Order: sequence, then structure tokens, then C-alpha cells
Amino acid sequence: MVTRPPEHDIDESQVTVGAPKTRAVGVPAVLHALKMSVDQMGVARSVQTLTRINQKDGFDCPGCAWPEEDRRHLAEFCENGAKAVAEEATVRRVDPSFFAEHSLDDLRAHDDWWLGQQGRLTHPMILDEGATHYRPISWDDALDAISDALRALDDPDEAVFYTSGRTSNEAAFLYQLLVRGFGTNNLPDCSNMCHESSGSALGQTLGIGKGTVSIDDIHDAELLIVAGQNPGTNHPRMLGALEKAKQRGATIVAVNPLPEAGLMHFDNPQTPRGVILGGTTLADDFVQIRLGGDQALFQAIGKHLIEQHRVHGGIIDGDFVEAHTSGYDEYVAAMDAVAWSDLEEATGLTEKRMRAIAERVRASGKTIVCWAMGLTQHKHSVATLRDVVNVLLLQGNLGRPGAGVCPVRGHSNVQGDRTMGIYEKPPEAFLTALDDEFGFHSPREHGYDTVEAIRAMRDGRVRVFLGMGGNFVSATPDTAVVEKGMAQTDLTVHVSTKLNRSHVVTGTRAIILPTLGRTDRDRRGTGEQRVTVEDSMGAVHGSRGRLAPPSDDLLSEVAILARLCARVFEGRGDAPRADWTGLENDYARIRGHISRVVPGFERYDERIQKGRTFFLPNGPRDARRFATETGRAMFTANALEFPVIPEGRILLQTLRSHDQYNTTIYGKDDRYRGISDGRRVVLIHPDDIRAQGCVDGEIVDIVSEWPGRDGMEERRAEAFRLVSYDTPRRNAAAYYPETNVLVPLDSTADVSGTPTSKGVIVRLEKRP
Ligand SMILES: Nc1nc2c(c(=O)[nH]1)N[C@H]1C(S)=C(S)[C@@H](COP(=O)(O)OP(=O)(O)OC[C@H]3O[C@@H](n4cnc5c(=O)[nH]c(N)nc54)[C@H](O)[C@@H]3O)O[C@H]1N2
Ligand SMILES: Nc1nc2c(c(=O)[nH]1)N[C@H]1C(S)=C(S)[C@@H](COP(=O)(O)OP(=O)(O)OC[C@H]3O[C@@H](n4cnc5c(=O)[nH]c(N)nc54)[C@H](O)[C@@H]3O)O[C@H]1N2
Ligand SMILES: [Mo]
Repeated sequence: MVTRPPEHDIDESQVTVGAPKTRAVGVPAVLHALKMSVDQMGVARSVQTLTRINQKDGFDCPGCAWPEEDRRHLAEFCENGAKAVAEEATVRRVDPSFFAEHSLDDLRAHDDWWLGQQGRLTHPMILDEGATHYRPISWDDALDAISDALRALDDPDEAVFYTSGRTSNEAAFLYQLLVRGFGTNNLPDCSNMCHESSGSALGQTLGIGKGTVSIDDIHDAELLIVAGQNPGTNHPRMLGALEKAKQRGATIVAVNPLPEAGLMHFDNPQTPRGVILGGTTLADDFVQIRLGGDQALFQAIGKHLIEQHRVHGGIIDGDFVEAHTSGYDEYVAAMDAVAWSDLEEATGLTEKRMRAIAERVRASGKTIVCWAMGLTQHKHSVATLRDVVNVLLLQGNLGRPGAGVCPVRGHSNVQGDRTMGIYEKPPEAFLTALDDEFGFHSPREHGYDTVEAIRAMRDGRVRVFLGMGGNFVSATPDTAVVEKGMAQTDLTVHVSTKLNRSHVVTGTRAIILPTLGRTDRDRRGTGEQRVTVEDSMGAVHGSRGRLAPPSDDLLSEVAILARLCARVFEGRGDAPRADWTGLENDYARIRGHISRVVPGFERYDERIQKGRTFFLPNGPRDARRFATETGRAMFTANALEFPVIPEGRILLQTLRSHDQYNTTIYGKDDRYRGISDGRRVVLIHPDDIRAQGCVDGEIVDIVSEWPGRDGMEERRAEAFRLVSYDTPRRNAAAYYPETNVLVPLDSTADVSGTPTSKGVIVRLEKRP
């Protein structure tokens, strides 16, 4: 039976704390996901939908970007994929009567869970200047209003165009064309807060900002290091690949401050082994590292390998280093110089322990390092990832089977969006090809990334904000600053599937454009359209929804963008030229344009027909080709950095619970960590609770401290419950987005500019 949306917000006084789990998935996961599916969409629709996820010619799961296995199980089961689908395929609706009933103030008072649980948006809505409620508006009027606002700007740089990572390749390509044709590169995206550090480090050292492994490589690896990642919750299908590698004899080392259930033990619901025989123990070695200690760990591994090679020989792949790399001597000198005592302090591990981990690397003939946000969201993340690359280069673990780098991407098409040109710093070759194809001149000046866009809003330099998916207000750091910045704009526009905070923290005027999701059938012009996406490993494939859309009033992202292009470019001789209506009616024609602009997409449409997949060229993987400054893979010498926590303070990481998708809160539990019915908790070492003069279960405020221009700035998140947890001393964890109020806007990673969401210095304060 479908259940009604919640009437009330989460009641945090109901939170309960039990023992964390030590194993992931299994039958409880199946039951939990089925319940959520049936709550949102009933039995028949649940079956119809769940059996189509990631099947050939079905739709691409809007959950994560982990690739599909070649031989798919019928309804390859993934608890959190099923939840992502249920959220989108829900039969609950947010229609004009909902907006008539709820004023903006009323909506603003609700939490993110309540907002998201109300259902799918069904109709374009506008908030007029000074209005208390959104009112319905026709598509034509809404698109005219947006186009008029853009065309009235003094300078195209007064507009900001954000993208989340669910947008299809076709829509992303049109979007960046709209933005560049309009005259700016202000294209911040969720990547700026996510894997930007990976892109920066890999681009510099390997010449490609992406991973270099395929799913077969994962199966073939001898050693898999999984660092700064919680796959049991965020990439559950990865557990199946790890299990397969394990069964073929791989060793798995998990590096994490928290003993995450999914890293420890996996009960695969697809196999009898997982259901009745007790599943598979995944991590052979759980390395409980301090927050931000990973650069030190990889330096320790490199240092040990270099030392041992000197004594015994045969460890470093001299041929590879000689033929394919640069910077080796400088790197060796830096590793010789780094002190074990510093490496111990940074990691919280002993020299002996680190040498033992390094011995596993030495013993492995094929090593892959996988990582996610635990490695990318620190001040020194880019340096950390360069040191990951250094270790792999030593043994030639790049460009051969079973070895390489595996940044595990977040949103299901975040990688594809970047390939399609959603980037504030586009390379010249891309712009030249784009200009040639559409007969115009793209702006060359770099645009704002996410943090720069917020600064510009704060300083009153942004007048129009457009969000292609996502939830900018909740997802970004320093919530109070973002909310103020948004309010200073003239117009905020969101192309969205579901209601979220960014719809209720608005500019002077605001427009909501409801759109189709992955699961929805997309019928236009020449018939049912498919879109395409790129997974975390550079494989491109089609996605086609089958469900009746939530209302007849929805336009696809492609249709919205094609119509905006027509309006914004009308009568402008210097604008891109294309048959906008033709593109809207036949997405294959967009793929035609892409095939001529983006390398690797030749014969694009043909290669994705009938559920086919193709791999994009990958220099390091395909041919040990490294398009770097030196034309070789680059060793780099990086100074050791790690967070220094002032006296009496704690380092806080902000992460995801098991029942959320970024700012979309599916439910109130974090089953694997033992938390139920609430989210305002701080997971913290029991000795730190005592050291702060508190007791377990006490409710405290979290106050972050940041040395700003005018002295120490304080930011406060109120009323969090202290939960004793197995985490290193002075390292705590709490859920995002609630804790984004604490992340200072200027606290960003060097080079990549990513907010330091995994390293926020805080103190705890007793409540009056
Ligand atoms: N169900 C679900 N799936 C998702 C998402 C979701 O919200 N829900 N989000 C998607 C997106 S956009 C992304 S980017 C990914 C995110 O996937 P993850 O990166 O797994 O997400 P987080 O919850 O941020 O978890 C960070 C992990 O890194 C660890 N960690 C934190 N700091 C450090 C550190 O300094 N060193 C080490 N070694 N470990 C550290 C944390 O303890 C935690 O296990 O998941 C994607 N998939
Ligand atoms: N403190 C802290 N902050 C973080 C992070 C962290 O770990 N800690 N993680 C960061 C990371 S890794 C990321 S990726 C960002 C995520 O930032 P975003 O991508 O901006 O946030 P989401 O919550 O994924 O966006 C959800 C909204 O997207 C819309 N949506 C969903 N599907 C579709 C679709 O198919 N089309 C369209 N047009 N809209 C759709 C829905 O309206 C939904 O409300 O957050 C970042 N912020
Ligand atoms: Mo992400």
C-alpha cells in the first residue's frame, strides 16, 4: 500500500542508538528497500520498475555511477539503487494545489526530509516579486521570463548556471552550448564539491582527469585499497565486484576512520552463499586512520618500497619508470626526507603497522586504489591523490590489467556531464570544436566554480541563478552565506524532479521547471527518446525510462534547454546556429553534434543502439599514453600535510547516512551505524565526550572555528546528540546537509577548490 507523505518533520527526540552492524546487505536490505518502494509507488509499479534498473535497454540507475557487470542478474539488486528509484518513481505529487495550500514561509520551516517526501513536481510554477505563494505558469511564459531576464543582463557573467550530476549527456551538451552561446563559462557543478580533487591530481600526473580501470580490472586485481569510501551505503553494487575479486584471491585493504559495515563483510543477496552461507569477509585489513592522514599513509608506503628496493631490489618497475615517467628522483628524495615520526602523527598508526601495509603492496603484482569523498574533501586532497599516483607508478601499476586508479564517482552521470563540457575551465580544443560546429565564438575567460559562484552571489555580482537539477542551497558549504547570496539575486530558476530547499530560498523572483527523471518515458517528435550516460569507468550507454511520467505537463531537460536556446539566441547574429526544434524532437541529432565535437564519440548514435555500451578512449589504460606536461606519467614531490587540531577542539567529517541521497533524505535511519529515527547525531570517541566535559547521549551545539579576515569566525549547528562511536580520538562524524552551516566558505582544498567537508575544526558547547 502506498503511504501518504509525512505531515511532520523529523522529531529528533525520537532518535535511538543501537550497536553498529558489522556486515552489509543480506536479506534485511532487500526487505528495507522493498518497503520503501511499496510506500512510494505500490506493489505493481515497484515490480515493473525494479526489474528494469540497469538492464539492457532499460534505464540507468539514478543511484550511483558504479558500472554494470556484463552478465546482469535479473534486477541486479541494490538496496540504495532501489531507494533512489522509489524516490523518483513515487506516485506522490506536488501539484499547483499543494503550492496554493503551502506558503513559502510554511515550506521554508520544514526540513529537507519533509520537502523531498512530498512527491514529484508536476507543473511549472513561478514566485512573483513579493508573493507569498508560488502560482502556476505556462511553459511558454516561464521560458520567456527566463530568457528575458538573461537578455536584460548588462554582462553574461552576472548569470550562474549550476549542474548536478544526473543530467544526461544530451541535455548537458545542450546546456553548456546555451551557456557559452549566451556568453559565459559560469558553469559550476556538483563535481566542484565532489571529485574535483581527483580530476586535478589525475589530470596533472596522468593526463586524464578520470579513473584508468574497468570493471574487469577490479575483478583481476591482486590488491585493492579502498580508502575514504563507504561503498556499503553509497556504492552497494561495488561490493559484488569486490566479492568477485576476493573469490579470485585478491586482498582488500580498507582505509577509513570508521569501521564501515560494507567494508567488513558482505552478504550478497544474489547468491546462496550470501543468503545462507554467511557471505564474504571483504577487508583483510582494516586500517583505522586519522582524518586527513591518507597522504602520510601513501608516503609511508612509497618510502618503504623505495627503502626495500635499495636493499633487496626487484620491487620498483625500473623499465616502466624509465620509459613512461618523469620526476622519479625528486620523488625519491622527498620520500627519503620525510620522517616516520611525522607519518605516525598524521595517521595515528605506528611505523611497524604502516610497513606491514606497505608489504602487502610490495607483494601484489596488480594493485588498484579506489577512493571517494574521504580523500577528496580535505585541504590537501590534491597532494594526497598525487601521492596515491606516486605509489602506483613505482610498481608500474598503470595501463595494465588489474591495476590503476579508481576514483569512484558519485552522481550517475557526473562524469558524462564533464565530458560534455560542463566545466568552468574548458580546454581550448573543446571550445574550438564547439565553435566550428555551431558557427560562433565561445567565451575563453574561465567562469566560476561552486565556491566562486557563492562568493559572487554574496558580493552581489549574480543576478540570475539557474540550477539544472541538484539542490544548491543545501548541498553547498556555509549555508547562511549561500542563503543570503541567493536572496540577493533577481531570479532563481530550478529544473527539478522533486521539491527541495533551493525552491524555497529564492531570489526576488523564482521559477520551478518540473522535468522527467530517468525512469520516465520520454516521448517527443520522432518517438520514444533515449538518453545516454557515462559511468565511473568511462563506459557510455543508453538509458530509456518506461513509466508514465508524473504529469502530462512535464518537459524533458533536453526540451527545456532546446526551447531556451531558441529564445535566448533569437535575433543574435553571433549566437550558435542549430535547428533547435529538430534537436528537441530527435535526440539522435544532438548525438550527431556531439560526435563531431567531443573526441571518442564518433558514430555515437549507432554505438549506443539496442543497449550497447562503448568505452571512451583512455590514454593511460589503452596504451600507457600520458597527455601531461612532460608527455609522461608524472611522479610529484609533495610536502607532507595533515590537519593540526588545536587544543580542546575536534575535527569533524560530514558524511552520508544510509537513508539519504545527498540532500534527498529517504528516511530517518542509518542502519549500519546503529542510528534510528533521527539525524542530528555526532559520532565521537567516548574519551572525547568526557574530555569535552559531556556525557554520552547529551545534546550539544557544534561550533566551528575559522580564522577569518576579522578574527575568529564562529558558525553554529544546534542540538546534536553525542553518540559514543568507534572513531579515532578527536575525529568525529555528523551527517550532511545539516552540518553544512559549519563549513566555512573559504575552507577549500588547494588547487581544486573543493570545500573541506571532511575536515572542519569544531568545539562542542553545552546547551543553556
Ligand atoms: N545511497 C547513496 N549513494 C550515493 C550517495 C548518497 O548520498 N547516497 N551520494 C553519491 C555521491 S554524489 C557521492 S560523491 C558518493 C559518496 O560516497 P562516499 O565517499 O562513500 O560518501 P561519504 O558518506 O561522504 O563517505 C565518506 C567515507 O570516507 C570516510 N572518510 C572521511 N574522511 C576520511 C579520511 O580523511 N580518510 C579516509 N581514509 N577516510 C575518510 C568516511 O568515514 C566515510 O566512510 O556516493 C554516491 N552514492
Ligand atoms: N558537508 C558536505 N557537503 C557536501 C558533501 C559532503 O560530503 N559533505 N558532498 C558533496 C557532493 S559529493 C555532492 S555531489 C553534492 C551534491 O549536490 P547536488 O547534486 O546539488 O544535490 P542532490 O541532493 O543530489 O540534488 C537533489 C535534487 O536534484 C533534483 N533531481 C534529481 N534527479 C533529477 C533529474 O533527473 N533531473 C533534474 N533536473 N533534477 C533532478 C531533485 O529535485 C533533488 O531535490 O553535495 C556536496 N556537498
Ligand atoms: Mo558527489
